[in-house]
This record gives sequence, structure tokens and C-alpha cells, in this order.
Amino acid sequence: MSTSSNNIETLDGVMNGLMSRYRERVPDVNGIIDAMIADGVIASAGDIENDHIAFRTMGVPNLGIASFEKIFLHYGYQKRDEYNFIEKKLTAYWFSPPEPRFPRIFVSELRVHELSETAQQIIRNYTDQVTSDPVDALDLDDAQAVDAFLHQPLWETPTLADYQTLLAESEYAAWVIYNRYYLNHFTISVHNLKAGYNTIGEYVAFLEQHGFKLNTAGGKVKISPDGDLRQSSTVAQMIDADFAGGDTYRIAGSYVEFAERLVLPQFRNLSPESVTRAHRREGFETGNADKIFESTFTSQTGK
Ligand code: OOG
Ligand code: NI
Repeated sequence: MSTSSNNIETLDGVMNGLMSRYRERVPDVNGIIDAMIADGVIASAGDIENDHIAFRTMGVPNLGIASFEKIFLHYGYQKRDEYNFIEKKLTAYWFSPPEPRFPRIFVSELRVHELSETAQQIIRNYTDQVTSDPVDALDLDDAQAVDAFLHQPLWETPTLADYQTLLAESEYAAWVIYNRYYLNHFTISVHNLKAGYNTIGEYVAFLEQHGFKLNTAGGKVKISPDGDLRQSSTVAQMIDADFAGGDTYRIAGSYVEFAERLVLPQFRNLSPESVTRAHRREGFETGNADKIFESTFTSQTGK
């Protein structure tokens, strides 16, 4: 039994757990926060608006978006638009939050059945260990249980050979087989920062002055065709991964994203103080996202 106010409390707990593991895994997060504090952009991390967070999933029975989404639908998130990435063989949706203080969520899924037989077999070797939807067995009203679930192995630790075979065919597949439901990125809302930092161009200049390495796929700033959603991201940070059989290898972990959502044309006459999230460009953009995925790809991490 749960009331919606309980759900919001549980969601707070789940988000805090996700963000604390993410900050440990991705040193750029604290690095960027510290640089913003040093430059007087914010007083503390709490001043940052989190535009969205993102997760990656394997599209196989009992897993994928159909399983994963049950967690956040339970807390009042609503499923919104679908996006298709033909070459990367991915499907994604975004979910709008129950209250504007929570981030949007972007969840993608690998269409495993479109991969080669070899890659499918490798993936199924691991994911077939999941014989029922694990979210159905989870007490979604228990924030600690959900936090543990999001950071626990869903299948056996892969071998380095399997990781490398997957990497050669689908970098996304390799990322998920090792990193599972670890937070892929959080996103700093740039448009609500102080003047001088509140456009993506100015913000990217600030990041580069401080030495952060940016994803250059499709250019450092990805711009939607309507011009109103502008995104940049860091290159994923490398982690020392322990593989089955004792091999260790440096692989891509998670990254940080930056988004500027412009005020929609019909609201551009509003005074700046009266502009809210509802007046700005919503959702995501396939062309932008396609390049942001590459933040974890060797073409970017190996630069
Ligand atoms: C997600 C890439 C897309 C966005 O904001 O469009 C994305 C991922 O790398 O899993 O984050
Ligand atoms: Ni994103």
C-alpha cells in the first residue's frame, strides 16, 4: 500500500542513491561542481537543476524498457515520446517527472534481435540467467531495495573476451553488459544559470577553460532542427573493470551532459522571472541523442 506522498519520498531516496554512486564513479561530476563554485556560478551543488538522467537496457525478455520503466512509472513518471536509432539498433523513450523538481528520464534499449547471431548468443548467455522480470519481485516502496537493485549484478560478470567481441559490433551492448543500470549521465540545465554561463556556447567555453574533455561527435554542441534544444556532454570517464577470470581492463563508464532549453517562440515576450519549465522546449531530439550516445564510444574516449 502506498500513497502518492510516500512515492515522492521513496523517489527522493532512489534519486539520492543514484546520484551518490554516480558521483563516486565519475570524478568529472565533482570536478565540474567545484569549478562552478570556484567561478561563483553556484553556491553549492544544490543550486544545479538536473534536466534529465539516463539509463541503458538490454532489449530481451524480462529486461529492457518494459521491465525498467515499471520502477519510475510507480513513482508517477509518465511515458512520453519514442525515438528510434536505426544504425545503433536502439529504441528510447523519455519520461516526464511527477514534480518539476525531479529530472526527466531518458531510457534506451538495445534491439538485441537485430545483432549478429554471435553477439545475440553472447548477450543471451548472460541475460538468460534472468528467468522472470526482476522488477516484479521488487518492493518499489522500499527505496533501499530499489537502490540495491539498480546497483546489483543482474547477470554474471562478463569475460573480457565477450566484452571485446560485443564492443567490436555494438559499443552500446558492451557498455550495458558491464555497467548494467548504473546511471549513464545526469544533465546540468544551463539556461537557469547566471548570465555569462546560461547559454550552451558560454558554458562549453567555461568547461574547456577548466580542462574538461568534450564529446565532439557531430560538433561540441548538438542543436535540434527547431534550434531550441542544445546539448553537449563530456567524454565518458574510464573505469578499471574487473572481468570474470581475473582480467582487468579500462572501459568506458559514465559521463556528464549539459542542456540548454530555449523559451518557445510563443513565450518569448514573457519576462524572464515568469518563465518556467513549461515555457521551454520539452523532450529530446533523435539527431542530438544519436551523437550523445557516442560519449561512451571508443571514437570519443580514445581521443
Ligand atoms: C543517452 C544518449 C542520449 C540525450 O539527452 O539525448 C541522451 C545515452 O548515452 O544512453 O542522453
Ligand atoms: Ni541525455
